[in-house]
Amino acid sequence: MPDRSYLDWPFFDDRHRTLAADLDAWAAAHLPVSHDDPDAACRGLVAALGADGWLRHSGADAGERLDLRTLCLIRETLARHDGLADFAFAMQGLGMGAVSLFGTPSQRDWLARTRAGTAIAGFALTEPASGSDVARIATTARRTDRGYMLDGEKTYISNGGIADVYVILARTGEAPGAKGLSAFLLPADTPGLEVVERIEVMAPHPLAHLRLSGVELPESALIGSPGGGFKVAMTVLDTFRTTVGAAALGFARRALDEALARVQTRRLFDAPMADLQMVQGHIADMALEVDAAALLVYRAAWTKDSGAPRISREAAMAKLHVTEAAQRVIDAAVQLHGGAGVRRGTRVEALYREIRALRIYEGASDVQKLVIARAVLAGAEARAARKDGGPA
Ligand code: COS
Repeated sequence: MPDRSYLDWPFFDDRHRTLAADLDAWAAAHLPVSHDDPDAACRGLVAALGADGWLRHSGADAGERLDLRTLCLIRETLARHDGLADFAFAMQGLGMGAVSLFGTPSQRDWLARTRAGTAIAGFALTEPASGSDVARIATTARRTDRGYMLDGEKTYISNGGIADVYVILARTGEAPGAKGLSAFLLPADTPGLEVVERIEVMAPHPLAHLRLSGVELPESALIGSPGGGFKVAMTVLDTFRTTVGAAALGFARRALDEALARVQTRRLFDAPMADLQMVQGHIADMALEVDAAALLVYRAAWTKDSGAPRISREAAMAKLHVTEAAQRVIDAAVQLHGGAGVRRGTRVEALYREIRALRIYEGASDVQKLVIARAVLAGAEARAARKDGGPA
């Protein structure tokens, strides 16, 4: 029986504990699904997660807050059972994150559909020439009599090709750089939007390169204010980066569980592997990484849920440390499995491929270091200013 003692930590309320147990039972009955056809798998997963109510948690009604601990527990649990199920859930949340946080009542009609599992969402931020440097987005949104006309390219867009709706960032030009971007709601069947390439990756999931040629959107497609798109994107990422840490935590827990089963059943040198001190060294390192990871993820989620206006530092720490730690834990699990660890189709082999992208997407580890350092330096500056008699 896997260790669930962390659910007793004070970060959680009883409703979180109940949800985690219920979802674990649901996942044990429904997962994993076949990954042979990732498009079909994701469509099926979105429909099933929607029908059974889990996707309701991927968004929030107007005036309601996204509960970050719930999002993290769901991603952690799904990731422990099936990476593609976590992906399907996560993209409904990230894709519609801007609408949850800033959407108008009519934009929320789409949110109702993605939360019911009857529509699939995508978040179109990255471009061929700007991944980490969001302020350099080159896709343009020109004002027209009827609204906006968008032209440009977006790449590595998750759910590209199967999404029904995207949130897209484009340059409206109110100011140079970060202050000249706006966010839009873009239905996938809008004329001029084209999927030009499906991208294959080492842990397959729907991913595509999109082109926008003269895409016309009404004024009502604008999310937030003109020029406010960068802050919309960063606020969404602050929330969902913590959940990337939670998914990595789920992968790491699964790797530890697989390793424990392996070392307790396989014999080596006339004894169970678990009796060997070098094996125990691995197990100790893995368990420590998992617990430290969980503390960082749920610290960030609890801080947000407790009303903190901004958790850039906590979210970046959770994403950076936990994705990197999960990679180490999974690598150790592969090592403890010997030849079976690299055999295609084993759970640890799949985890080894699945974890890698998490250290890159939604802000690479290197970008998280930048975010953490800026927040720490700004905090030190603010404390120094207060000492000098500045405002508290
Ligand atoms: N929440 C709210 N506002 C934020 C913010 C946040 N998390 N981060 C920055 N801002 C604000 C800043 O306060 C600043 O506004 P003011 O000038 O009014 O103070 C403005 O946005 C610009 O911020 P900054 O100067 O820090 O922007 P930079 O261009 O230097 O970029 C990084 C910041 C690199 C951190 C950002 O581009 C980033 O996160 N990149 C990674 C993107 C990513 O995750 N891509 C993966 C996409 S897969 S979905």
